[in-house]
Formats: sequence, C-alpha cells, structure tokens
Amino acid sequence: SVPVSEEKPVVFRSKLPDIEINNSQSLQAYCFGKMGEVAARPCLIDGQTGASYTYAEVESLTRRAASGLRRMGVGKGDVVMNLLRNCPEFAFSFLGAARLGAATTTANPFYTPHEIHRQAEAAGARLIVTEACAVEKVRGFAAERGIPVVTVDGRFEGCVEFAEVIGAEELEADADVHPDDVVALPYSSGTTGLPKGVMLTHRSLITSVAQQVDGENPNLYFSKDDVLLCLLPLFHIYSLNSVLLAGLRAGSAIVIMRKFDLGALVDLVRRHRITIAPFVPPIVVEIAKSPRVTADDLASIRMVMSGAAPMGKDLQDAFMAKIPNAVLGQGYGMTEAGPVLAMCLAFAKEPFQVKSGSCGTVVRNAELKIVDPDTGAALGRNQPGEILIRGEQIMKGYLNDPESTKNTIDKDGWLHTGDIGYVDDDDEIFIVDRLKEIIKYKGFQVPPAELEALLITHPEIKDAAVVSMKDDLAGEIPVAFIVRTEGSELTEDEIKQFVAKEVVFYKKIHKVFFTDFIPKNPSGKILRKDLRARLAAAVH
Ligand code: 4UW
Repeated sequence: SVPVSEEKPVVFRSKLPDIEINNSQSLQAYCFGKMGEVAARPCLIDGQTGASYTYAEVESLTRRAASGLRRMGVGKGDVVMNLLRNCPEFAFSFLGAARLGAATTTANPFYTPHEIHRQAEAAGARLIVTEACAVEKVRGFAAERGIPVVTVDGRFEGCVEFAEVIGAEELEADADVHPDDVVALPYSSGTTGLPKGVMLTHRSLITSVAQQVDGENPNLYFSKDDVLLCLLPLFHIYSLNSVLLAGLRAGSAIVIMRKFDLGALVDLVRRHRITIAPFVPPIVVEIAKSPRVTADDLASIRMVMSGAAPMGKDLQDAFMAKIPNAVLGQGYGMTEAGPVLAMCLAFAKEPFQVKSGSCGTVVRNAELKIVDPDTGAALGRNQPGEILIRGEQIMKGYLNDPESTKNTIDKDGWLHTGDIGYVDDDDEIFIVDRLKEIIKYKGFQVPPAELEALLITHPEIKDAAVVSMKDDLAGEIPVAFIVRTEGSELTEDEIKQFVAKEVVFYKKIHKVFFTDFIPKNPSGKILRKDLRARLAAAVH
C-alpha cells in the first residue's frame, strides 16, 4: 500500500548464479575442507629445493606450527608478522597462526628497517617470522621490545629456527574463532594517505575464495590436477588469496618460487608441468618480449592470470600469440575489497567469451555499482565512474582507524575503490583511470603521502608532491615536484639518494621537477591532476 516511485539503483551482478557459502567456519577448516579427497596428493612444492609436501603433511605442519607458536606466546587475537619471500614456511606459519585465532600481518622482506618497524609497531606484532636477508633489519628492534624472531633459513644469534618451532607435537584443537575475527592484516594505503592495516576476517577470505573457486561452475576453475605457479609474493593479497588459499581449497599442487627469473621460471614450468600461471603485467611484458621463451617452454600452461595493474589490449593480444593454447585473462583486486572484485569469465569451468583488455566481471555473491564521483548518482552501462563493491568478502575495516574506514566503506556497506571504470553490454569491466593517489610500480603500491612526508623532513625541502608518470615496463613510476628552501642548491641526485636510503626499491623517486609552489585546493589537498597534466605537457 506504500507508493514506491523510486528508481531501482543500477547494480551489476555476476553472470554466474549465487552459491551457498559456508563462511561461518574457520579459514583453515575451509581451505582443508576436501582433505578426504586430496590427503595424499601434492600440496606445496618448494621450487628451489624440490621438497614436496602432501596435503596431509601440510595440514599436520600447520598444526605443529600452531603448537610451536603457542609455546612462544602467540594466542587468540595476537598478530604474527610474516616478513618472508615465498617459501613453504609462509603457509605453515600463516595457517598455524590462524589455528590459534591469531592474525598474520605480511610485509616485504626487502623493506627498509624503518618501513618494517613502522608496520610491526602499528600492527602490534607479537612475533616475527623472517629469513636471512631481513634478520639484521629486525633483530635490534625486536630485542628492545621482547618480540621473538623466528628464521626459516638458518641459525642466527638470538633467533629461533623455524624447524624448532615446528617441533613434534600438533596443536590438539584449534581455538574457537568467530567469523569476524581477523586472520590476515596486509597493509595498504587504500584511496589516500599512509599504509593502514586492512582487517580481513575468516568470513571475508572464505567468501572471496569461494566466489572464485567454488560452485558447480567456478568462476576461476582450479582442479586437483592443476599445478599452480606461486611466483607473485605471498605478502601481497593477490598471491595470498588467489594462489595459496584458492589453490588449497581446490586441492591443486602449488609450486613455490622465491624470486623472479625467466630462466628459472621456464625450468619450473617444464619440470612440474605448471598449468596455471598467475602473473602481473610486467611479467607478461617480459615473457611476450623475450625471444628466449618459446611456446614450447610454456606448453603445459592452460591459464594465465594477470592483475594488480592494468593490462591493455595490445599487450594481451601480443602475449596470446605466444601462448596460443592458454586462456589469458585478468582479475581485478584491491586489498580492502577482500581482495577480488572481478574475475575473467573465460576462466570458468564452462567458460564465457570475453574481450581482450577487460579486467573481468564482478564475482558472484556480490554487487557492483558505478557512480558519478561528484554526485554519487549510480550510472548505467558504458558510463565511466567510480567503482563500488558490496558483499561479505570486503574488509572489516582499517585497524585502529575508524575515520579512514568510514571514508572507504559508506553507511550502506559499499566499498569505494577510487578506481574509474565502466561495465559494458556484456557485463565486462574496463578500468580507465584512477581517482585515488596510489601509484602502482609493477603492481606494488607506492603511497605518495609516505614519500611526501619523508621528503619534507629534508631541511632544504619546503614542500613536495609525488605523482605517477607512465612507464613502459613498470606501468607507472613515482616522480617528485619539489619546492626548495630559499637559496638551496639541492640537486635532483641528492634528493633521489635521500629517498632511496629510506624506502624499498620500488618506492624510489625516478625524476625530480623543481617548482615554485605545489598547487593545492583551499583545504590544502595537493591537486595531483594538475601536476600530472603538467608532466604530460612537459614530456610530450
Ligand atoms: N587492472 C587495472 C587490473 C587491476 C588494477 C588491480 O595492491 P592492491 O590493494 O591490490 C591488488 C590486488 C590484485 C588482485 C588480487 C587477486 C586477484 O585474483 C587478482 O587478479 C588475478 C588481482 O592489486 O591494489 C589495488 C589497486 O590496483 C589496481 C586498482 O587501482 C586497484 O584499486 N588494479 N587490479 N586488473 N588496475
């Protein structure tokens, strides 16, 4: 009897039907849910040593890791930091911590001490699991705070070896977890500002993995016979979610590669008959361009995934010519979104026709909207606007930062991505621009706010702004606009070195432009668009 004249909002859905997702269990129970079928099958293979672990062995090792971590004081609600390149121990520790009801915060072992300490401190890490290349960077910091350090590849003074943590006994029973307990705490700067802890819960990660690999016609079809290449870093959500967790759930074998190298990659593909290759665009470029890699080398691969940065139609077409028997498509993810928003439907068990250059169709059990960034009005097909996503997979929020959470997830539960894109007539999503300030160097996040804060600590820098510049190989590179203090003769090289000392390699400043002032709006926000326009005008 109530008259409704409101127009129905435009909400985009998957072409696949929703499925039932049991996301009130624990993430580890969900990932090992098909143990009966896969116990004796290969689960993790260490590409470097050739060591291979079956599903039953991996499950047992995660129980033993849980028991060892508990002995070292880790309990429910605690945070463990994984400061590791890819290795089997990453998985043992991550799932071991999950069994205790603890969360894992992941970080790049090539971070500088400052970057590591800042994250360890903010996340409240109770224990750090690391390796030789990073141990010196955490030892002093950890000792001061009484944080135990565990190493996976050797014995170091004052540290405990992972082999010891693993011990003999298994944890008898997992801690009771609530679906909304945090299990992963990756750091991301999101749409603005400094890196923040992204609270991903058991519920969100189960939902995300299920949206990809579950159902009668999974959107991302991984089978027990598949062999996945785990080359992308597990400390980033793409690999953690769509390779490790999705691979475990599907019962696939996962070949772990520590470090990217084309020769080693080809060797591993041939030796293990890799069938699924999750990549990022710069790797796709390198393979497409390399005369050393032939179609024969890659013959076992049936699916190549790309994501974390844009891949245009030209690149996608060039790569497909090189690997004609594989399907190449994209996923679209964002750490805060749990992370997958969209996935190529040509990856489905019963595949759909898709277009080159698209980054997929919204995943099932989720809603996607495109809105006018100025008015917030929902837009229809083929109209570019900000991409919003809603569903049980998205983050619970940012750790200890309700303000940033509120600015990212609105009161109706929509997560604002800061990406500009449109949905076409076939439900395929195309990303065309970015509203947010984040720079993506080879898919890695470079937060301009972090570099700006660092730059203005220099006594001869009065003001600074960092923006992205297009780059053929890296996609984007960070460049700085600098206002020097009066009379300063500070050079471009001095500025680059000043930054390089403090940050991981991919956050280095590639170019410096001296200027008289940084354009800002009345509330002091840097007008990045103006600076990018200035760059485009100067370069071309
Ligand atoms: N095209 C254009 C894309 C694309 C893109 C991401 O570092 P974050 O927070 O997170 C990621 C996660 C990527 C990812 C996860 C799981 C997965 O299966 C998959 O595809 C196979 C990819 O990158 O950065 C988020 C931001 O990165 C950009 C976009 O701006 C997004 O908000 N981005 N994927 N296909 N841009």
